[in-house]
Amino acid sequence: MHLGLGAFARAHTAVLTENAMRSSGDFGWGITGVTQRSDTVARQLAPQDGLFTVTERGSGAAPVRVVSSIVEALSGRDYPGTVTERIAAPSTSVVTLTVTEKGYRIDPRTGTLNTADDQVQADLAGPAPQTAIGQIARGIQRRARADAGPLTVVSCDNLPGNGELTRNLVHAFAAALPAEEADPLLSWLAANVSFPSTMVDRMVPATTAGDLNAVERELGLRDEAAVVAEPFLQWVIEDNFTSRRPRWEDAGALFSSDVAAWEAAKLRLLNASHSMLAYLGLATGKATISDAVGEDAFRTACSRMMAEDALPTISLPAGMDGTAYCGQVLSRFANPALGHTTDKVGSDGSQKIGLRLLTTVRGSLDAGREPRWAALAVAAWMHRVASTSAPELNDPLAQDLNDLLPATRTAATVVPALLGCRSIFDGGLAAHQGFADLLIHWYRIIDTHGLDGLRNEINHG
Ligand code: CS2
Repeated sequence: MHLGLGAFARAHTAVLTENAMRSSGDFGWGITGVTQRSDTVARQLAPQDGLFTVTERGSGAAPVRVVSSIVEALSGRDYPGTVTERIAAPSTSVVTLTVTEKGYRIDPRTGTLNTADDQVQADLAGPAPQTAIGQIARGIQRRARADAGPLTVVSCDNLPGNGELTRNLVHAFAAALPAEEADPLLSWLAANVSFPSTMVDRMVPATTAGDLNAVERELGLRDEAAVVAEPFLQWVIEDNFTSRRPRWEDAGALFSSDVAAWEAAKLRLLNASHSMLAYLGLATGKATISDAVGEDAFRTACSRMMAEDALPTISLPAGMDGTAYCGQVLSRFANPALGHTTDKVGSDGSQKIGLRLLTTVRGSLDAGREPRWAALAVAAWMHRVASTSAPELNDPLAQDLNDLLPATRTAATVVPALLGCRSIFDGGLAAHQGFADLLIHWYRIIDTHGLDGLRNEINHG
């Protein structure tokens, strides 16, 4: 089962599962893919028998290929009962998920399940769940009743300790059920379900109409579910499965006991730089990540953020060369053929900057260092929020952020106002004068001096 059948899952998990079958000769696997809020991908894949193409873009790109590991595409919104039925089937042994940060329904203040969320409440009240955590918990409840055997749940989202986190959320969901449901579910979960952590990596932009036409020209067929991706592909998985699984290691996945370190490094180096380029790009009219990293000053800011702010806060996993990793990240961003938009990477900032940037900010401040470059990225995000109307800001907290903003928007008013958002900045960080000063400094440059001011400050400041 895969929950969250977006472009990323198709270009990553589905590809690696098919590669694992080809390399190992163990062909007894197929994925039931479930779309979450929108049923578009299920409608696109169903008439194609689940088949779709992956087109790599950039140097070393492989020819377009057809992927066949998805055997069923299901709209979770429309068929919640089928979702839980599939999770409960004895033939299902792994549930993977890519539902993005906001899909987990975490209460940022407690780090656990947001039981005040309307949809979580609805899932707790009835057997037709819509949230990913509700689907997993209700599916496992059904599986327990059918005694259908152990299961492994594998989160593939950019969240630190995503396995432990998913486990805690599913347990919290179970614990919030009435006692006669909670008790048997909690004990079955403890005995039969594991939640390994993973680190996933591949840049997969949203497919455009131009991509569909290009694929059609090359393939001679119209593929409505086509995805494009960079050639790079990585998956590091914690070896903690209670059930059978495809031999992903035969497809190049790395089984490691050090996933937390891989994930922290990826979030604070790659994803943090990605967000930084997105917000700097959005502030200066650059539509794609490759345009943004093509601006020398922004490339410098990213390199320095990684080397001076982030790297000193991370314990690198064995086998990772930090400097080489940072260089590789910047050249992947520079891939001109990918067309990864700053708008897409800049979406859902309220869900991302805490994990990607504020971890580095806190680590630096605690060690007595000034997180100068990470603060630039946060200031650029603030500028994006303050210069975009709530309906246009693609962020689940758009309205809350807008409500915090003052009528007159200058560095001195916007920075303290947004620092007041407790679901993003904890009280300690919000009260740190040095951090606020850095944010005001950078915000003012972005807001009043634009690209030239940024170039000047980054190159000579
Ligand atoms: C990006 C990621 O959109 C975003 O927030 O930073 O999706 C990024 O492309 C992937 O994590 C790369 O593995």
